[in-house]
Amino acid sequence: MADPSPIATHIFTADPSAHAFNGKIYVYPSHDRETDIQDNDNGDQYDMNDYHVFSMESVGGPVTDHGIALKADDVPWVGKQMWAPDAAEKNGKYYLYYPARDKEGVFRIGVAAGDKPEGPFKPDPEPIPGSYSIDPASFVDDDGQAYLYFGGIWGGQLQCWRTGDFVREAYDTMEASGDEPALLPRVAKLSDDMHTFSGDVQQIVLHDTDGKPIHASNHDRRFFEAAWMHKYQGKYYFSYSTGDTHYLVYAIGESPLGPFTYAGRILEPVKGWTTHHSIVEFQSKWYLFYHDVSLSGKNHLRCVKVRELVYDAEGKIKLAQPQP
Ligand code: FUB
Repeated sequence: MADPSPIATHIFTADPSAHAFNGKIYVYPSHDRETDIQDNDNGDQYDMNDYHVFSMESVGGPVTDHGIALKADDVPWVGKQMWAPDAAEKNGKYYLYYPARDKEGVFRIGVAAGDKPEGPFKPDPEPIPGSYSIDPASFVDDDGQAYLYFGGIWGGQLQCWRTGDFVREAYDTMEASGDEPALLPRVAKLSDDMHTFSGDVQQIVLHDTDGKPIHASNHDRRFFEAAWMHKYQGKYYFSYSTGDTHYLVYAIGESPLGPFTYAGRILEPVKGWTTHHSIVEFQSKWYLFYHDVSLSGKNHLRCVKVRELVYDAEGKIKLAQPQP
């Protein structure tokens, strides 16, 4: 199978969150940049400080870079590392959700609002109260209720929140171990105005195919980071990265809050350490946006690509052949 070309080559892009807004696909990626920081498990080499928004009228057609939609200097609470963002639309307004370390080095999630999908976005002066860790992914259900999924272990600091409070020393444990249940991603309902959580942050239960919690030692299946939610034929598909085993996998449930049962792999490991994705329906086809490092050969300089997905009769996800 031919390797797809990056959707953009003039800047490095990663962690693509794609949505269909107003008859186009809009992509909200991280904007990778060069650094002297060496690769480490903390992810210090991912030292981004702004976001660009991209759009396209067709998959495989021309891609527009709408320029800088938000930058670190615009947000009083941000210290560094603007990581994987997402966006949502509600009542004609657009909301950009983004994680960054605050001035104390703790990852929080911010929200910025705008009138157009491409921004510009005006950031709230403080992070969303009660938010923590990384990789926010928004989902607006058919009834209008919006949700924010988030979390990531290791450099994403989720292990520091096991007690409910931030424990910096817990960073070194990295994650749960052995037959313990793996650390779980988080979800919160968003308020009607999309700026705050309207309920408690909940853990998302991920069952293995035997109905038991996925064990921490099962690195091929346990949650690491890069949550995404989409709905297909009335079922909720929660997908994520397994991190150090480099798979994109998914689990299916009956409610946006879970529980979800492991259903399989979406993508095998790509070139580069991280893998991160989104799934979007556009013009009656389904697409997987993801990244690899084929443009640079460096883990921290990634490029976004797209492949078509199909579902089998049981609702299982497969990569389509041939690719766009
Ligand atoms: O881009 C920085 C981090 O790398 C993201 O937040 C993770 O999902 C991984 O892709």
